[in-house]
Amino acid sequence: MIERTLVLIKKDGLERGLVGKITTRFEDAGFKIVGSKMVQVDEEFAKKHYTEDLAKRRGEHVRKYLTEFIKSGPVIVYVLEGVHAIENVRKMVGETEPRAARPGTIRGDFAHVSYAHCDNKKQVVKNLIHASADKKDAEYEVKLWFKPEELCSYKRVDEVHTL
Ligand code: IDP
Ligand code: MG
Repeated sequence: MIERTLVLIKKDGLERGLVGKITTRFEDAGFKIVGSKMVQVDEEFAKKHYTEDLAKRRGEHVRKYLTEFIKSGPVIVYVLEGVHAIENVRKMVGETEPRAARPGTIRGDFAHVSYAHCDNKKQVVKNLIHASADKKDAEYEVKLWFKPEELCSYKRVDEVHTL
C-alpha cells in the first residue's frame, strides 16, 4: 500500500513563486519526499515524459504545446512516498482544467483558467503541477526522472501515526 509517485512543479508554479506552498501541502499531509531536484529538460527528454499516449488521449497539438512548455524553463521534481500515494496525491492536485478543479485542491486554489481560454491562446493549460496518473505511469516516471541512488531513505516523525 505504500507507494511512490512523481510530482513536477511546472514552469508556471516556479514563476509564480508557489514551490514552498505546494510542497508544504504534501508535507502537511504526511507524504515523505524521497527524491528532489531542479531540472532543465531538453526536447528528447520532454517527449519521454509526455509520451505518444498523451497525444492519443489529448491530441498531438497538446503534446506539442506541453513539450515546448516543459523545456522552456526548469521544473522541480519530487518523488513522494506514502500510503496510496498515487491516488492521494492526484486528489490533492485536482482536475486537469483549473476551472473545474475544486477549491481545496492545488489547481483549484492557485489557478482558474479554462480549456477554452487556452485553446484561444494556443497554449498549454497552466495548471502548475504534474502528478503520476496511476501505478504504471508512476513506475515509468520515477525511473525516467531519478536514478535509483538519487532516491533516499529516512524516517519522518509522523510515520508513527500513519503507518
Ligand atoms: P493531468 O496533468 O491532469 O494528468 P493530462 O491529461 O495528463 O492531465 O494532460 C497533461 C497536461 O496537458 C495537463 O496537465 C495540462 O497542462 C495539459 N493539457 C491537457 N489537455 C489540454 C488541452 O486541451 N489544451 C491545453 N493543454 C492541455
Ligand atoms: Mg497526466
